[in-house]
Amino acid sequence: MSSSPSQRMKIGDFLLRRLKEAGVRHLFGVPGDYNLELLQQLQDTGALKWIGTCSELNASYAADGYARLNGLGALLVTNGVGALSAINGVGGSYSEHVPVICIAGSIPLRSIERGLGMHHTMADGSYDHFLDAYARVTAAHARLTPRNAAAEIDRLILTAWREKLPVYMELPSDIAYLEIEVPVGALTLADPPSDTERLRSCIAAIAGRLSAATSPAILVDADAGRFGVASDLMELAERMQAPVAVINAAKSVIDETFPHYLGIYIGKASEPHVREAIETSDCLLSIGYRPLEVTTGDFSASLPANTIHARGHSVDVGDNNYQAVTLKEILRGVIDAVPHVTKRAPHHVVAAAGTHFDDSAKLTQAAYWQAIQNYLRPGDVIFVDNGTSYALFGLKFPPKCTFVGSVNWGSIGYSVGALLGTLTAAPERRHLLFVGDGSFQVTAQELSTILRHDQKPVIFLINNGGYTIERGYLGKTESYNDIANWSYADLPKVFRRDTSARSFVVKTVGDLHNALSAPNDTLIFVESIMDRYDALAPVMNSSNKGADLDYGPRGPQHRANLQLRAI
Ligand SMILES: Cc1ncc(C[n+]2csc(CCOP(=O)(O)OP(=O)(O)O)c2C)c(N)n1
Ligand SMILES: [Mg+2]
Repeated sequence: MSSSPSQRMKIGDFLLRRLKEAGVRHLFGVPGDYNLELLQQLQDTGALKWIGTCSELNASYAADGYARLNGLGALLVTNGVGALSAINGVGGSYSEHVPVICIAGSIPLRSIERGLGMHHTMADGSYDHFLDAYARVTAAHARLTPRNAAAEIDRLILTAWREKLPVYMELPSDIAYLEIEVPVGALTLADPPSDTERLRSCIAAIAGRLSAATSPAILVDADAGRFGVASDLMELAERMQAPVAVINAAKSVIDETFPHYLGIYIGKASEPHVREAIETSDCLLSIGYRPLEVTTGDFSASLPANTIHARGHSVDVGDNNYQAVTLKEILRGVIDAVPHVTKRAPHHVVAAAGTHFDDSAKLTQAAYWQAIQNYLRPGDVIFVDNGTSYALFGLKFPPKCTFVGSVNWGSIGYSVGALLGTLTAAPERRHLLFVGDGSFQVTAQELSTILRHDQKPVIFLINNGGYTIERGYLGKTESYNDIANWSYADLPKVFRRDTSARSFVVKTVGDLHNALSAPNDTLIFVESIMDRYDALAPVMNSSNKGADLDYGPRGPQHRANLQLRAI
């Protein structure tokens, strides 16, 4: 350890202290005999607030949601059974670039050293299976010991924060109460400053290209939000009068009412003015661009060959690759170096006029999303799960809204667990969840935790009898895409007897308007019954194209009536 002042502290207490210093105020998870000792330290010190969840999967989603609003999130699970339950969510945090610290209370060191067979293991004499599994879905992992704990706790927390990726640590249950030497000073979350020469040359290269361009543009992926540079990008766009588009995974990262905001770029499926601005730009600056079939309109995206690719800690400009630079410092430097442009006018797009739907009409997806558009308010946290609710990407968000979704990882049910996390991180904001019946069934029980903590989200559930988005891939009428028809709107009552939640079962346009007029003073649950074959055309088109990619030309998707098609 360095010569900085140190003190003696119990390992568990130090871990909790470091989490708190890193801005984590809540810990999600499920107790187990291998982590109860740390939970007792949490109770005794009051360092963090415990939010027990119904499952570790939901805890991993909650920690992810929490981290998206808070900058860092954490969960506590027990050995093996808890850790493997959580691994889907932690894998998702990796795919989506979300910094989550997964702590597993694990087998006592005594048992590992003596080779004692223990429960929650494979009972094969090895204790490393779960560390090995997590090595594949995290940026760093470690089993703590009294010798390495002080250094490893700091390394793992800092790695998660710097890389915007999850980390995994095992805390053997017999060491949490042991005292070790730890630093007195607080943990500072910061990147090492950029290499001065690399920073200077990189800024000069980007600013030179941008200044010479006649049609510069910016393309933003989710990392712009994760690395906290959205306001810098808007400042740069403003200064250069350059249009900014986002990938669907980065919806709302750029304020959608910002005059230079163009819309979502998704290859050939983009609106024509968005596509043109991005594909014909003579200097496109992309931020954290990670093309996937679902973010590129099935690889129909075509960025200019000379696109500048900036990421959290490196940049590609032409043949040059710049390392040891941070995105924030790069953008600050570029903003100062580019001339202030006044001659390029922002792009104005006139919103399409709405259609009139009769109150007595049966609710359709078209009427639904139009009504939802008018329901959105500035500052909302807006969730979308997989499914026909992807129509939400077509809505225009008011200022200061935050979109939360799992576009890359796409694990159904993510949104319900993650909602608990965002509500915990920012209870003062209004949270709206758009979820399908199939996705909801995966993680529904976490609604009980949301009710238990008196949270007041609005949950919009589409009951269309199953997996409609999947019917667009394959199995339009097949029973494998059907699910049990729950009485969804009754669930608040089931999950909390004394609930004050307002529940609505909506069948017509008028029913929906009535539900939307309810005050947000308690949880609102809106179950909308819709046709199993109803979906907006962009959602169905994407499923239809996805099937061609997934199954190839000899796949079954072209057989008569096997695929729900866009109308
Ligand atoms: C964990 C997981 N399992 C399976 C899938 C495959 N999947 C993607 S969407 C979907 C159906 C979603 O149905 P629902 O939520 O009801 O939405 P709808 O399209 O009906 O509105 C399924 C099963 C997945 N994405 N994640
Ligand atoms: Mg459904």
